[in-house]
Amino acid sequence: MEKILIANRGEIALRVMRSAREMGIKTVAVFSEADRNALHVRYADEAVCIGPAPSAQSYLLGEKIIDACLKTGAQGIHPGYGFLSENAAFARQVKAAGLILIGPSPEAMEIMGNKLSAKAAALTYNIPMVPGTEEAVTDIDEAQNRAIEIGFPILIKAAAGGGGKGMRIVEKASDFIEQMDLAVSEATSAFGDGSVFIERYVSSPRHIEIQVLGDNYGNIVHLFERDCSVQRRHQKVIEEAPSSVLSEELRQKMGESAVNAARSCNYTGAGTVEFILDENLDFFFLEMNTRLQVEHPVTEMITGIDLVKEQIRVARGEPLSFTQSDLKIQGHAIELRVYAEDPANNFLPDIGNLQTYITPKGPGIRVDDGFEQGMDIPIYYDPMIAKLVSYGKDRTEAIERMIRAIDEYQITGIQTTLGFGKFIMQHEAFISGNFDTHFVSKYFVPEHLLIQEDEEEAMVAALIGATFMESYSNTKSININPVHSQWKNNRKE
Ligand code: MV4
Repeated sequence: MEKILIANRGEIALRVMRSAREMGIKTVAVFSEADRNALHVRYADEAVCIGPAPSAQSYLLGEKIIDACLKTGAQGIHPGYGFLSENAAFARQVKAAGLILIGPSPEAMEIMGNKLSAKAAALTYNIPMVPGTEEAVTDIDEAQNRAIEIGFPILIKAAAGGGGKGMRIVEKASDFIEQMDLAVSEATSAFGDGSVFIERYVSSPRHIEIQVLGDNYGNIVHLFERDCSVQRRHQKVIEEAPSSVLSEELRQKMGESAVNAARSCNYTGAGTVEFILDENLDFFFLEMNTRLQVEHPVTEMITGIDLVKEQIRVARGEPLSFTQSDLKIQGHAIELRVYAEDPANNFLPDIGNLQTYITPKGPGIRVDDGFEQGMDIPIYYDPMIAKLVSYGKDRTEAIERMIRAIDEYQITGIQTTLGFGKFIMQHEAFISGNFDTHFVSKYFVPEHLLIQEDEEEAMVAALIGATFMESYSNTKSININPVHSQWKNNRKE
């Protein structure tokens, strides 16, 4: 492959192009009319407009993307995450056009694209599962009996769902039938597939996922875990590697299960196996994501492996250049997703113009972003502005660097989740590692951000006050507002 097309936008398109460029591979960007001036378009060697702003008319149109490949002579397609990245039908079309998809086979995507077939595949390797039904629920009375056997609360899940979509907790037997009916109709309208199944509800889990990498010669390795327990309504906020709760023994067990899950569908390329971990440190397979994940940088930081390069090498038919025993965890990495959202206003998307945009720099900081000062954040796509990643010799240093980087980050014109990230980094539960997937709902109220701001402003005011006092000691009113609001601007207006 001498030229690849990146079927994505924003930070991930840029990130993929950077690795391709290091490998001497030419890059082709595709873009919608809203992204004409985007950084990924400027960075690429060539760029092709594929349609109007809405993704259904551009980034989701497989045919246009394949046409752009044929027109530019790109031999491979990197789909990034989201959009067409887990679309088995697209993967087949790419193959049929004589092109290479930088990702797993359509068959692997299909198996793992459905939670029930994923569980069935994983079961062949005795991977731990939450007790539940192995098939779609068809007979409601039978299902209710099964639920009583399992014990309440139980969780109803849509087989075609993912990322928490189509899930329902049922607290007691008397609610079961009503909740089932709702779940089936929800799944039907959301996914065009009403199949649902049930599982025991693990009430306070950690979300642990394992990065895997497979080649075309049956070699599969894992690159340890990422702890993604800090999330809000199934949107991840913080991801870190390694997890502060895994022993070396548990890490090895989960890694082995993840490799087996990958093996169960002959997985090739980069993938992620999702588990939940309960308070007894028992782990259970949930699903497998057949793409490069948003949070892959934390794994890159602790392993020194460039996952995108490995994806490209595997797609070129090369064997993995390392074995499991070559891999070691070195240090600690944390990622904060910086969203254009207003944490003080129920995380409402806050799109607009990036009037100030200055990223943090220095030791142990990586910023994966796709914007520049002065750019507008389009309303059409995901509101993530950047991934702020800190790396340190240990978790404490990674946290300290993250806080320092959040303080350096200057964004005005829109509200962001930077202050929210700082709140998490400074929270006792996060620092001690004693948290679960309910961290945000348990501890966060918007007032925390106001307090955080007030404290900082008070500190600045005190400092400036002291300086001003010396030279203006006879002046009655001192207007420190310009400096005051400058500080405020450093986080969110
Ligand atoms: C669960 C669970 C508890 N018990 N399954 C959410 C996303 C999807 N991948 C599966 N999810 C869950 N499945 C059982 N049997 C709790 C969750 C869950 C969750 C998992 C990972 C990260 C965040 C989460 C937030 C709420 C619920």
